[in-house]
Amino acid sequence: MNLVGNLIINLTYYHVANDVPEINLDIAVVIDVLRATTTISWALKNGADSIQVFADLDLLKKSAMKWDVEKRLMLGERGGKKIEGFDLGNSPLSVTKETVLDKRLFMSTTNGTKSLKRVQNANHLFAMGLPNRKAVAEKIISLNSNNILILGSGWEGSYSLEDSLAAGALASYLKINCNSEVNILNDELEAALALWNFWENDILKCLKTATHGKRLTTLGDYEDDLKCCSELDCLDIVPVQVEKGVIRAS
Ligand code: 3SL
Repeated sequence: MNLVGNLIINLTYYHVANDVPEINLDIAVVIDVLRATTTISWALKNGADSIQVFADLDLLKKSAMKWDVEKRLMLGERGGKKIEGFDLGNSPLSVTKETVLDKRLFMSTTNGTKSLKRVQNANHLFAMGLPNRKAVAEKIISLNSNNILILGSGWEGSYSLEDSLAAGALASYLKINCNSEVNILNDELEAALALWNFWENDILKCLKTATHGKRLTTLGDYEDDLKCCSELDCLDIVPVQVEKGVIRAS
C-alpha cells in the first residue's frame, strides 16, 4: 500500500464520557451500539430531518414544545424503557419512514446522549453504530485529519463490551483502508481491536454476551433490536453534528 505524504492518523478511544481529557478535538466519533447511535443512524436513513440530543428532560420538553406539533417527536429511554409521555423509546426499529420522515427528533438516553454532549465542541462530530461503520470511516478518511477520538457510551459510567467492539471495528477499517500511517495511541483501543478480531464473525453473539444485551433481553423481546444493532456496514448514513446538540445526515 502506498502511504500518502506525511499524513499520520492518530486514533484514541475512551470507554465513557468522563474519561475524555480536556483537549481540543478535531474529529470525535461517538458510539452507542445499544442503541442510541444505531437509532440515530436509522432515523436519519429513514428521512428524519434532524435529531437534537438532551441530557435534561425538562429542557428537552420545553424545546420540543416550541416546535410545530406535526414536525416533532420526543424519543428516549431511561433504564432501557420508553420515557413516560414520549412518542418513542430508543429502538432503531421504531424510527420507520412513516414515523420520522421530515421530523425533528428530541432525544434523551441514559448514556449515548451524554457522550454526544461531552464532545460537542469537536470540529467534526459523528455518531456511529455498526450499521454505518464503513460510511463514518470513509468520511473520516476524506477529511485528512491527524487526530481522531473515538468515544463509547458504556453504561452509567462503566465499560461496555459492544461499544468497544465497534471502536475496534472502526480502527480496523481505518488501518486496512486508509492510505496513511494509522497509530493506535492507547491501550483501550488496542484492546478494542483485539476484541474486534475475536468477535468480528459473530457480532450478534458479542452483543448478546454483553451485560447491556442481557439487560435488554430481561426487559422484554429485544431480539430484533439486537439483530438490527449487530448489522455491519449496511447504512450509508453519516450522522454529523451541524450545531451544538443537533445532528443531521451528511
Ligand atoms: O444508554 C443509552 O444511551 C441507550 O442507548 C440505552 S438503551 O439501549 O436504550 O437501553
